[in-house]
Amino acid sequence: MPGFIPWPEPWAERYRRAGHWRGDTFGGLLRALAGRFGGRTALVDGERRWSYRDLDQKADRLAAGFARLGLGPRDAVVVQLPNTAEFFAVIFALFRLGALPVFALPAHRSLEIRYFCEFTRAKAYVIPGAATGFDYRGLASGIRDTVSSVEHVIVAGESPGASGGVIALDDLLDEPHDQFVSSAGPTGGDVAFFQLSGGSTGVPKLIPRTHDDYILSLRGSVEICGLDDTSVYLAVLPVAHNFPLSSPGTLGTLLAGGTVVLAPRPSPDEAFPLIERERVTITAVVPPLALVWLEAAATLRHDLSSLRVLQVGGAKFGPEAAARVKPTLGCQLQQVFGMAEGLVNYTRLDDPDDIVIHTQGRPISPDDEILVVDDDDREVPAGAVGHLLTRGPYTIRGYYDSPEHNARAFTPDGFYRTGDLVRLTPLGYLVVEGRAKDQINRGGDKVAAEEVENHILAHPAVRDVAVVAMPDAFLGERTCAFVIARGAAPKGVEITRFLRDRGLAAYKIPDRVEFVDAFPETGVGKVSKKTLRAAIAAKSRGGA
Ligand code: J2J
Repeated sequence: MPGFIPWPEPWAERYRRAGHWRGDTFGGLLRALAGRFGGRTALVDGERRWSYRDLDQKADRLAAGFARLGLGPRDAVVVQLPNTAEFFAVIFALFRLGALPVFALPAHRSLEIRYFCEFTRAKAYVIPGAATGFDYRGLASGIRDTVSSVEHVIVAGESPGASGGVIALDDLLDEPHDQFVSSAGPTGGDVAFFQLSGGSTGVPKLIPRTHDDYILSLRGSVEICGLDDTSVYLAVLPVAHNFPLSSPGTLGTLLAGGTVVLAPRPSPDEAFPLIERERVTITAVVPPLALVWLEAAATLRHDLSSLRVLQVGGAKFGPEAAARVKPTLGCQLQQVFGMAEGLVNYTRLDDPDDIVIHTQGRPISPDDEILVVDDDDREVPAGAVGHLLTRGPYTIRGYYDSPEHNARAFTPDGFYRTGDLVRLTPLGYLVVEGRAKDQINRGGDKVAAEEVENHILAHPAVRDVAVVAMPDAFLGERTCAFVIARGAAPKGVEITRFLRDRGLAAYKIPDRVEFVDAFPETGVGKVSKKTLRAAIAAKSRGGA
């Protein structure tokens, strides 16, 4: 596939020989699961319960429906669905067809969606129906009118009728269809979908993941997290994100024959009753949500005794909060340090508390290669802090169709530069100590500084801008934009409103805008973001 950088053949051969890559595909896997676990519950969405057989049949019908629309192998389809059962019917149908879902988040708005559609030349865009609190229909009609590749908008969850180019998912599901077999169905080495990078560049990067590599990471995760057909996973984070999708997440749970329970919202008053009702055994949250849950567990009287594992990841979970998980929730904490590009680290369920509380885990696979290096790519002494580089059987060798960026983001011998600063403990566990990439980690939501800067620069009253992280007790970090105005400074809200009106996702909009006359500079005359970060940290400590 043009734009996809495969593993060099000697490596691919090695990963196949080691049994990491087995040639399975997601479509075939679901068929096998339906054979094995047929009537057992795969998905719980509100009062709806779909068995493995139901999911398999819906995937067949939808694949046939998508094929009737003219979708086929390697066609990109932007999927923007919340935590609903339809998400799974849609993605498995696309997998079966060999079409490529692009995993947009519900929070994305027109700027992001337009970019994904244009960059992948997506043929279709799948949106939720009403009752989400946001007008996705409006967003979609704007996209269809302006992005010529997008032939179909498909709405999941309501029946608007096939009018104006908008198609109801239910209509596609209506026609019974025996096992769908694509004539040019995908193989294990093919790209299965695009994940999105948290990114540090002007535009988001797309991450092509293959059936082989992703299924390997799922199998490894299932084993490490002890999932089996009695496991019940509660999906509270947005299901399209790599963490709840694959670590081991919803797909790992299905692979193990367990049950996935979909939470529409992550707040304790929605999630705790689901844990109690469905006897949930494992779930995954980001650090700020873990804090909210710890707080709520003290007051809300729900029976959480079924919960065996609380996974926390996406951003650094401090040791003080980490130490409270077991005493407060009565379950094991598992720290997860992963990335949509590949590498995922877990603390193990039988690790001593000290490791679970103070480290971010170790890699899934013995063939995950880890290097900790200095600014010149030389390995640092054992235990010292440095840049984390990684290469392995489920870590990409390049972003989709981004040769220039790839030259910077990967070493010549194929290691991915994660942009994270880490140290390795003597037992091989990673501790995340900071970040070298120009990104703000807003409680697990990743904000690329350059992307936001580019949009702010489009404001006529702005001469220059630098976006940096400021410390925040709850989210870990929030976003501050330092702006040099052209003449009289506008109000900060004018900048944020401008970004919202342009169609930037809300989580990327700066929490604070500071006007300055000039930027501090480094010795070589570059804007010193370090000085700006220190300045806003000092100012917010002072309560200004
Ligand atoms: C510190 N930083 C962390 C952690 C991720 C599992 C879990 C998380 C993600 C994810 C994922 C961190 N402590 N425990 O895909 O499968 C920061 C790092 C990393 C970046 C990746 C998964 N866990 N991070 O968060 O692609 O900076 O994936 O490089 O969204 O999040 O972000 P993302």
